[in-house]
Amino acid sequence: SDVVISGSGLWTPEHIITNQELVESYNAWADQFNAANQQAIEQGDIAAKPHSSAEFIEKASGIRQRHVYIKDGILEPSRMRPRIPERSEDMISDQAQMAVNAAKLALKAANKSAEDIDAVIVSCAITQRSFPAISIEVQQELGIKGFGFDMLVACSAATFGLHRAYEMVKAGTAKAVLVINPELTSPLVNYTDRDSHFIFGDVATAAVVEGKDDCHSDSWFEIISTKAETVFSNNIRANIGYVNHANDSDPTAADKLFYQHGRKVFKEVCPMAAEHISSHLAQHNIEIPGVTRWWLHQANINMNLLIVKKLLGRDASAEEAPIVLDTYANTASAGSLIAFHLHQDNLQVGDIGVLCSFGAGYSIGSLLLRKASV
Ligand code: CO8
Repeated sequence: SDVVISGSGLWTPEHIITNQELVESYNAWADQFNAANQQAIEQGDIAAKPHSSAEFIEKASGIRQRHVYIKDGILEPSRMRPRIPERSEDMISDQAQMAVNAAKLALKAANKSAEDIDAVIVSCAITQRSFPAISIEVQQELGIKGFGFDMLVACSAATFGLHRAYEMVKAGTAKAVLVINPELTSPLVNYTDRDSHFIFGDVATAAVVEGKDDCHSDSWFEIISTKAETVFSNNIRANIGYVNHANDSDPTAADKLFYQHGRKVFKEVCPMAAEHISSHLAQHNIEIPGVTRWWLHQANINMNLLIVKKLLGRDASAEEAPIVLDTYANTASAGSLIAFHLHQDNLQVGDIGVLCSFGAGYSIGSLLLRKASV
């Protein structure tokens, strides 16, 4: 096609929480819980909270640490959530600020300025408010004319956002689209849930999508094709929403935050993702060995190893299928974009890469990309 990704940007929050720090805080919280509920636990009315373990986390997920937007509060056993000061309406929102940080880097990489952009898509797993749209706030902050909208597709928000940008450029609705993924996950993490307290990190990614003839970048990727798929599943949920207020339900109940049946997700999503990718490649008569790079969703290292092994029929090298989970953890939809951003420099012109997300929904989104350059 004549549509390209002409640049990408990655904004990483400065604060880091290691597995060790996270586990120490969780275990202190669990000890307090068990002490406070000693009688009920002894009577068998409630279960004692077992300790978490840094070794388990790294082995089960590949995660060693995560970046967080605000660290204050997360590790306090009496709080277990970030302390994010409420901003007044005349200040930029947290998520718009994250988005702007990544967007500026993507614009620079694409060699574009605000005047060149005519649409802004903010696409991520969850937005901190519904309106005014975060994208319109970002648009104003960067001085972009045209239009913006927010979209939510959980783990596939970034790839689905790129799909919409591709279609808009192809259709002529926009000349150049900024797709931004401000993944502020930490407020949605249940840091008192041993099964999921370690999974997520905060980050923002951005990309510029435009027509090849408008591209003034040194190095870009032609979008060969896009493919999307969704199948409903209850296995990954967060029930927070504006109707909670009218439900008279407990707004602090655990089901309002992220929770999942991780084993089921692992079992069901791996074959779906492998099938999705191989059929997408087959549509374009691209053989698996013809793919040089696999920028996959970053939820779990074992999932990624298994999916690429299904595709290749052998283990992939770390260069072929880069993993960023060790430093970033799962950053919802931004994970495959981080992998793309950090691991593309040594590709040759003409090399083909697959960018693919998979997760909550379930949702799977892929783009077949071909490296190009002046
Ligand atoms: N420390 C020590 N032990 C633990 C811990 C812990 N923290 N947690 C569980 N265990 C124990 C369990 O109790 C269990 O013990 P036993 O065998 O005695 O019952 C044992 O370890 C094994 O537990 P699991 O079977 O649960 O462990 P797994 O090997 O399956 O690993 C994972 C758990 C890592 C969660 C794994 O199942 C996984 O990664 N699955 C895939 C999940 C996935 O991809 N999820 C998608 C995430 S959603 C997403 O990407 C975006 C959603 C939107 C974002 C929203 C923003 C917040």
